[in-house]
Amino acid sequence: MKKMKLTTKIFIGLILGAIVGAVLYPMRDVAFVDKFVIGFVFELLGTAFMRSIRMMVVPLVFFSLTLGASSAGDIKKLGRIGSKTLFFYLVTTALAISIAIGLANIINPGKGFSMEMMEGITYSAKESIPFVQVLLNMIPTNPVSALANGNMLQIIVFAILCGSAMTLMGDKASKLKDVVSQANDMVLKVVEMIMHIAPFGVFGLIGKTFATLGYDAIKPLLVYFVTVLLALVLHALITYQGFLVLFTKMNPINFFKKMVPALSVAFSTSSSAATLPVTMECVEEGFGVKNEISSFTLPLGVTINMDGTAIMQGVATVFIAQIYGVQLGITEYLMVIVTATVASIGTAGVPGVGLIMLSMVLTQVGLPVEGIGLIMGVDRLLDMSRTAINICGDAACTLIVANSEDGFETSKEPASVKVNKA
Ligand code: DAS
Repeated sequence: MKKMKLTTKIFIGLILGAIVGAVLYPMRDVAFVDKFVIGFVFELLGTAFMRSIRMMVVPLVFFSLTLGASSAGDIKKLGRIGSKTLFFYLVTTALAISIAIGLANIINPGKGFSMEMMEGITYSAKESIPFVQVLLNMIPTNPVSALANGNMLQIIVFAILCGSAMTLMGDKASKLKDVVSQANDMVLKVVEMIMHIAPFGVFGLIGKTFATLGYDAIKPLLVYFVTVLLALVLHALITYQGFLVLFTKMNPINFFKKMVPALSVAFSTSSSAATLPVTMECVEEGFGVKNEISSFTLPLGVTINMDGTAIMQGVATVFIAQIYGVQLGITEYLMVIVTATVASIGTAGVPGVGLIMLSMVLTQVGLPVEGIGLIMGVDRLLDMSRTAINICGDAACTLIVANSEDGFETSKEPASVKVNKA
């Protein structure tokens, strides 16, 4: 029998996990289900996989970005790639939240809610840091601690500086570049090895989520839940597909088909950062994007590009304003768009970060953050969907930037071989 493709196995793991989890949900209090199936089998499979791919994020970002920055050929090209990437990410985030706000004002998810729903619900806002501090925090005072703590923005800044220095050093850095290139190959090989357990990991993560997260939490918030999902789908189909067809003439179906492993891992882990190794593999091996492009656009995307999150924030802001009977005007909506776009720059792609950023957005427009307490119950399921859209945007941008920079490999060899040729 023809060896089943990893993509198919991951997809089967996702579907099976959802089915088994949903079937077990009514029996979640039975000791065997609770302790063994959920507490041991799902937990072991899901957490082992999650930890394994998270283990590779820091070395992958550092070595691939250092190598990418040193292979760009010249600093000007690196600057061009960087500005195109930043521009695309900021534009799509602003578009995402605009779609969300427009759709929420048509569907009105908060209409018909009584304040009694808020009985006993509280939510304490997380400290938001001023934007200037976000910019300053990008500069690592100690690169080793940045690597040790997985501070993505600081690792990106340090790796780009190292790679740029190697470019400026020319032949003097040739041996160092070989070392970095081989280290990057080794990291990619480890990721490839880890991906063989992905179907089981995805099965465990989704199984646990569906076996523990009740649908009764969704019912009262069904309109809000559906509005967010609808906005996510619209953004993926209109913005990303529109830009891909416009700038790369790519067949949209082909794009999604090749992104299935990354979308499945993002959906089951709710973490763009943890999904980064898989996104990179999909983009480099599935589409043939050169490492010098993807090693820059994807780590940056994981950190500053969170369109799915911005969509949730747009819908949630309208939803909470409607519950509290607050009329938001165009000025407030513009504040929401700017705040959500800027807020996404300072936060890494990990589970639940969207709600923390939402409290910053609500505070900016004077809405009570307690309203977040109402939507927390369904946020885990929405987090899965918006994380998938977040990495979708990262991949779409990478293809568009690669297309404008002759960033595709002619051959389809595995990424590690490609890097040697870069
Ligand atoms: N889970 C976040 C991510 O990894 C998204 C969010 O919390 O909104 O992208």
